[in-house]
Amino acid sequence: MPSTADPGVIPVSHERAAGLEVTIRPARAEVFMLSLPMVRTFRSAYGQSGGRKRLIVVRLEDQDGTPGWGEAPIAERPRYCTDTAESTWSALTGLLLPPLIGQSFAGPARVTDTWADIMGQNYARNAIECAAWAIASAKLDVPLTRLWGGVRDAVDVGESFPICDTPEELLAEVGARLEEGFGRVKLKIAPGWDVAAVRAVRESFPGVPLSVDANCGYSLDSGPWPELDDLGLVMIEQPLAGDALIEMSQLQQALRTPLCLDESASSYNTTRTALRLGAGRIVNIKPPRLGGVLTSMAVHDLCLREQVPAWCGGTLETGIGRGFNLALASLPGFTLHSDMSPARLFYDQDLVEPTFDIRPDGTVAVPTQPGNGFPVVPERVAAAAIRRWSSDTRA
Ligand code: OSB
Ligand code: MG
Repeated sequence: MPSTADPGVIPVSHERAAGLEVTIRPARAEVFMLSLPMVRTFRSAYGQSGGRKRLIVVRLEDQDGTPGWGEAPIAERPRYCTDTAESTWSALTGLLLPPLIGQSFAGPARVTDTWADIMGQNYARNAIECAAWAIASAKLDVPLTRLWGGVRDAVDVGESFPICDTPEELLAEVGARLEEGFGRVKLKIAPGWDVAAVRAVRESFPGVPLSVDANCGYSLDSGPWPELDDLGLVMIEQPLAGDALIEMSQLQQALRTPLCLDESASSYNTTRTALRLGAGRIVNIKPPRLGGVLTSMAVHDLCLREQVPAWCGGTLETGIGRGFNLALASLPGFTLHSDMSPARLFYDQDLVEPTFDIRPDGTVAVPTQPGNGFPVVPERVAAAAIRRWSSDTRA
């Protein structure tokens, strides 16, 4: 259990949020499977995604009519995690949502207690928990950042740059984003696209905080570790397989550059184990991967206690998911730039209006609106839906 010894010095966000009392009575739920056209392809060590993006959106409605929206930013193929569009759909509509309808819960944490005996389904869990939080926030008329113990009204953001065909193309993209104010450059790397690309960016933009994300693409013996270690990177994110904690620890011991846990930070206990083993010195916290906001806060509290820098990662969310990520990133332990690029960089239209964008000072404002951070446009969700489910017709 996270320590509650001195909440005056270290805010224990998880306990505070889990103890929040506000009655939530889910009267109906709707689930939308979306297919959104993407404005650019996203290539990483996992391969290429592009064309259209699958995405699942959940709408929960309280008995008093208050709506809350959540998002499951699932990928086309289960490469980053095991959840798929179909597994998430089936978990939402068959397993997790039906038992909630018509019940009364004393707070968001009591909603998630309902699934205490179920393993996995992290993207589905997170989508519903987020919807419940949006309802709680709207009913209390208090923005999420305040419910969760946020300490800042703006978040420093960086951009995650996909693998390009040529270094020139990458340099043009990086230059454009730096002009817009992004304060940290994270380059996706994979065998064949690593040291030369990173060096090109380092030489063209010498002072910029630079990191790389290998998405599990290397082994202990196969990576260009000494070369990467000499480039002054802020971090090397997930160089080895997510469960290769022993090898990650060996690699960390051989490098000066901090390793960052992404795929390895798959649960609270696994993150704790990884940190204890020295498998990394920075944690990327992502609510969908961790299966919810409360678990993300528990990991945040762990990082604060152990003085491990953390930041909020992304999974190409629309403004629905980013609204929650921004509120989360306002917590005190999120001390490094978060992956929070606006939806315009991936989608021709966001699902929220107004959406957010980066400001010239390199920050994105933390939403101050109660409920969903950004107003969801139901017509846009409906227009992009290729499949729908409602608790009304399945009850
Ligand atoms: O590894 O951080 C990752 C996107 C999808 C899945 C995994 C990752 C990413 C990104 C994009 O790097 C970050 C973003 O949402 O802006
Ligand atoms: Mg990553």
